[in-house]
Amino acid sequence: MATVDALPGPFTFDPATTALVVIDMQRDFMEPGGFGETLGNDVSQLRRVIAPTEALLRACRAAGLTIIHTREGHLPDLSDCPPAKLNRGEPSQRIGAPGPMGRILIRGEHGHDIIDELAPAPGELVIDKPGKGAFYNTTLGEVLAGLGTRSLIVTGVTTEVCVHTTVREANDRGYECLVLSDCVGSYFPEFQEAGLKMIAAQGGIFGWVAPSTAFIAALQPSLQRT
Ligand code: TIU
Repeated sequence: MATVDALPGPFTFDPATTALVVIDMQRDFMEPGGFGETLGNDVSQLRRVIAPTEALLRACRAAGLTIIHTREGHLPDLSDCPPAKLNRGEPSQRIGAPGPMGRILIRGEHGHDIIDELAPAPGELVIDKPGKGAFYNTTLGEVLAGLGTRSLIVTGVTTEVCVHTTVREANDRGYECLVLSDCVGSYFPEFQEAGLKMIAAQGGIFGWVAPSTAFIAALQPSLQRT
């Protein structure tokens, strides 16, 4: 077992039953011309997440941790996109509309894929999801059950949307979740701060929060064994 110095208290995990989940580090959220920008957001706010996540991925790969990436997006015919999600914003900029990185938030388009810096390595799982949560209408639950996973290390974007939704879904399903504060990002600094506080408040109502350096330090014995 390993222990991370976290909020609201120590987070204990077994690397053999722990998975890193990297949420939606896609061009559509991270780069100009994608879904995030069409919603009116300043995508440069998310850049600071990239370098610590690269370092985290290196450490997790070296330790042999299970690594899962997710991508939010929809089928080209939009049959998996409910009107409540589709009918938002300017029609010319909605999900499925053409953009500089291809059709916005559509599977298979350049904008839908993960940014080059954090591209999945061979053998890492990629879960495509139609919603904000990574469990809704995906195989993630079955995949984790098959692996015997009990703890999730959660990173990605955005803190108060897809990260929060996934952590809440995971917590209800019995997973212990550690969110790495410098590896999650929001377009809104005030939501970043509040979003992290909400996870660890009330004795860890949804999970634990720690910086990635604290998690990587806790992984060191696993790194030395490999
Ligand atoms: N809009 C926003 O902040 N986020 C999303 O729509 N999706 C994710 O968080 N991935």
